[in-house]
Amino acid sequence: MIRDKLASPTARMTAAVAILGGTAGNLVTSGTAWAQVIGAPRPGQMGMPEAVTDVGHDINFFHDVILLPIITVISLFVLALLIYVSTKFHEAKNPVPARTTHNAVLEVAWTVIPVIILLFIAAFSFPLLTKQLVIPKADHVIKVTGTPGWAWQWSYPKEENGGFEFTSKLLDQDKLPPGKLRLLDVDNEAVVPVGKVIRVQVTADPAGIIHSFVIPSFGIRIDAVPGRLNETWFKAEKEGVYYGQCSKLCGKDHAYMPAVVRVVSEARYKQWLEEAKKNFAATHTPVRYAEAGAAQ
Ligand SMILES: [Cu+2]
Repeated sequence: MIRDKLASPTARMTAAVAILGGTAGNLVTSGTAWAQVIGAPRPGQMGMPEAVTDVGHDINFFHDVILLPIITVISLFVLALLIYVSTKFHEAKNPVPARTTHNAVLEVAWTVIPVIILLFIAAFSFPLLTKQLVIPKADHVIKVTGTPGWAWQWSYPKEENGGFEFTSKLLDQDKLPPGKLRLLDVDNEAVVPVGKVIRVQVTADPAGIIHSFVIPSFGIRIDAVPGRLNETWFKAEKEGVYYGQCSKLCGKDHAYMPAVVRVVSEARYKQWLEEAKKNFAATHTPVRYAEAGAAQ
């Protein structure tokens, strides 16, 4: 797989040279050759995917440094208690049980300690939630629509020098080109510039069902609901290809509707826009975009 091929620094350097040597003309069709695959799962991977946004880093910190140690300690503590009571108070060892029913100190402790733990978690959780929900001033806006045909439709508004939309469908798994990822690569990838705030408007076709738009490396997980416009944002700090999968049990092809975002330099983004405008002109239908802040 391309991920494995790019694992060594030398391979990455070679890939980088190949990317720099690429021409604008084959931007749309050259596949994974012009950006490194970062946001894809690796064989045998443990833990969270590599984060490339501020929110993504915070999520990984929250999971790895705050939640995982707490839940590990609690699980081990409960396990130790279970082993302790099941051995010490086993019927054979403790034929005459004590008749104690209350212990004020213990009862206060098992109420107050969990409250303190929850407050500690909240101290990290609420700022993160705020960061996810308060969208900074956007450089670009794109709209993603979950379609009834189990695919994502990407719309680039006219105001953004776009004015086109396209549907992103999973590649035919029986004729998967070499280097393409099984169940992840699509025919038309979304392309965005690196280091820019992208406001993502997420919804689902009124004739369809609820999906969930997810790109783990961006720290994005948001429902795509018919008749409702949800908004989220990301600012990718690294060029590369990032994958996500629908995260709502939406129906028979739930597992076959990946979302793929390619993060490129501003110059390449502009080139891609020109290519895409021509390529997707035939399928263009006017798209309406909500005013910023009017999503609720
Ligand atoms: Cu779905």
